[in-house]
Amino acid sequence: MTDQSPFDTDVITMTRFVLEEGRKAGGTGEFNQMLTALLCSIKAISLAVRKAGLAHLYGLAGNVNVTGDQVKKLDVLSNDMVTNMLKSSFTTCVLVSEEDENAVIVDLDKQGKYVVCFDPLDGSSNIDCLESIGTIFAIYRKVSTESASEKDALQPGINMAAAGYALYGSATLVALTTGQGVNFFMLDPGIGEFILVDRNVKIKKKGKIFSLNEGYAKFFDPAVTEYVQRKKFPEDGSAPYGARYVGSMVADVHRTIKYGGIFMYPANSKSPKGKLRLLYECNPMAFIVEQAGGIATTGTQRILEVQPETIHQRVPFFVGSPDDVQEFLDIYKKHHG
Ligand code: AMP
Ligand code: P6P
Repeated sequence: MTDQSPFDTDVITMTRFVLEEGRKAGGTGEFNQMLTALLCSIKAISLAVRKAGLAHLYGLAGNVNVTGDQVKKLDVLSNDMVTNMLKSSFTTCVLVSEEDENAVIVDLDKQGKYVVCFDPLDGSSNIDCLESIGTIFAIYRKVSTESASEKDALQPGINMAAAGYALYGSATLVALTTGQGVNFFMLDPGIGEFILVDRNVKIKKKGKIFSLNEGYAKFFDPAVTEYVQRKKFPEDGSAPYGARYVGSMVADVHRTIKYGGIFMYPANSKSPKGKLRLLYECNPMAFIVEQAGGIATTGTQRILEVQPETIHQRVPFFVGSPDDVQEFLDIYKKHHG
C-alpha cells in the first residue's frame, strides 16, 4: 500500500509565486506586502459574496455611489475591506475607488509608494441574481515628489506596475500581470491560498464571439452597427459569431481572454464617453489583455495611452483578440477617418 498523499506537496501558491517574482525584480518586499493585503481583502470579499444570501447582505445599503448606481450592502462591505487592508499595509499613499467620490489619501505615518485604483465589486447590479461579479485593480508607483494627492492617480495606463482582477464565479480566480505576462490563480478555500492554474496566458489571435449590450442598438455609432451586422451576417461565407453578454465586465472580459473574440462597451448617443471607467476598469483590463497578446482601444486611441483628466472619467472600450479588434478598428476608421 503506497503512501499516496492526496495533496501536491510542491504546489505553486500565489505567495510562493509572488516571492519568486519579487526576488527576480530585486524588490524590497513593499510590492509583495501591498499585494498580500489586497489578496486578503479579495479572499474576504469572496467569502462574503458566497455567504451574502445567508448573511442578509443582499439588498440596498440605502445610498448611491458617485456614478448614480444604487449601492448594495456587498458593495459597501467590499469597498471597506479593500480600503482598510491597503491603508493599513504601509505600502500605499493614494487610493481611488469607484465607490468613493474623492481619492483617499493614506495617513502620512502609514504611507508607502503605491497608488491603487480599484472597483471593489464590479457588476454589482448582478449580485442578487447570483451572476459572476468581480474586483478590478490597477497599481501605480507614486511618481511626483509633492505630497500625495489625487493627482498621483492621474497617470496613463502605460505607467502601471501591475493590474489584475478577481472573478467571483463558480470558483474564485485572480488574474494578475506585472508586465511579464498574465497568470491565473484559483482560490483553494480549504487552505485559503490562491494556486497557480494557468501560466503566461495568451488570447486567441481570432475568436468566434462578440459581446456587447445590444439593448442600446438604437443609439449605436454606425461603425458599431456595421461591425455587429458583419458578425451576424458574414459576407465571406464564414459562420456567424456567437453572442455572449453577462453584463458584468470581469465575467465578459475573462471569457474573452479564455475563448477569444471581442468585448465592446462603445460610446453611444446616450453616453458620449461610454460607461466604463478608465482608471479602475478599462486601464487594468487593457493591461491584462495586452499582456495576453490582445488589443485594447477607445476606437481612436490605445487605452493605456489615454491621459486621465479626472479619476472617474469614462472611455469607450473595445478589447479582445487582435484580429477581431483590428477588424472593428478598420470599420471605425472607415466611418470616422
Ligand atoms: P518594491 O521594492 O517591493 O516596492 O518593488 C519595486 C518594484 O519591483 C515594483 O514596483 C515592481 O515593479 C517590481 N516588483 C517587486 N515585487 C514584484 C513581484 N512580486 N512581481 C513583479 N514585480 C515586482
Ligand atoms: P450595461 C456593471 O454595472 C458594469 O459597470 C460593468 O461591469 C458591465 O460591463 C457594465 O456595467 C454593464 O452595463 O449598461 O450593459 O448594463
